[in-house]
Amino acid sequence: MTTTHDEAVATAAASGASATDRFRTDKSPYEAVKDVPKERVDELAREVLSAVHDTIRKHKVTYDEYNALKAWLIQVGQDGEWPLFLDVWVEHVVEDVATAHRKGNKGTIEGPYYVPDAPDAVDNTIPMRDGEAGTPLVWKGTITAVDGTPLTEGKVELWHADNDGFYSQFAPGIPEWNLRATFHADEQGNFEIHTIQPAPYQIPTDGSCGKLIAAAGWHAWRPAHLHVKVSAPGYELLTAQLYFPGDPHNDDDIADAVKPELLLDPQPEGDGVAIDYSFVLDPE
Ligand code: MBD
Ligand code: FE
Repeated sequence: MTTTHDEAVATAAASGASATDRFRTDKSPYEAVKDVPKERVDELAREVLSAVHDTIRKHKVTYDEYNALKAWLIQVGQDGEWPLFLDVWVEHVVEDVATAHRKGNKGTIEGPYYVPDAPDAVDNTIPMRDGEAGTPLVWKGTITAVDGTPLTEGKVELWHADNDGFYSQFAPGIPEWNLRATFHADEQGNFEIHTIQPAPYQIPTDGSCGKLIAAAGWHAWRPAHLHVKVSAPGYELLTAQLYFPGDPHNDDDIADAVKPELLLDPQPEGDGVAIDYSFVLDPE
């Protein structure tokens, strides 16, 4: 079995379409704005539009620029890249505001590639292909409440990219649940996870988000990261990502989702690395 696959078929349009379908399936209630009070919609829409108007006046935006924007916005939808665009350039501020009250673990953005209900890990090991490329990683930690109580019913849902930067269910040719699993805490609140260390990751560059990046002279990199959702009955769901020290993109993540509290401290162990990182959850 091969561990790399044809990058030519992993198109932005295909992963964008998958991410858009995923959002519609999991978060469809949010597609209706009818339950948001009209005063709130009025205030927010007015302020956002007014910020756009101010920018146009300040920079004397031309008709050519206006039409370029219009063409680009149309293309973002056609590429299915609204989930990618919003999660890369907007979600980090929503996350900051939503979790500012927490006393437990810092979190960060979910991003576009979470899939709910990943099967339980077997032998504390995430599903991998034969010979899955990447440094073996063993992660031990505990889930506790802010008052120190071990959360024995806690679980960690883990998902991450493979060594080529591709996520299962969003790029072709990867087994459905590859590098996605749910891990359960034991009677002491401890968990153990066996996986591989992911590589630095470039968001798709061949679609509209890539066009914006190229046109503005930015880069498309995110630092290598492990995505988690940590939960326990009666506690606030924690969505986070963990990062590796020394990654060249920890300081200039395109998605602005790195926080110092989310940096791991991997230690060499055997042919791989060992990680000790625990989670503290806030009561609901
Ligand atoms: C990712 O893997 C990711 O985590 C985010 C936030 C955006 C795009 C791709
Ligand atoms: Fe990611």
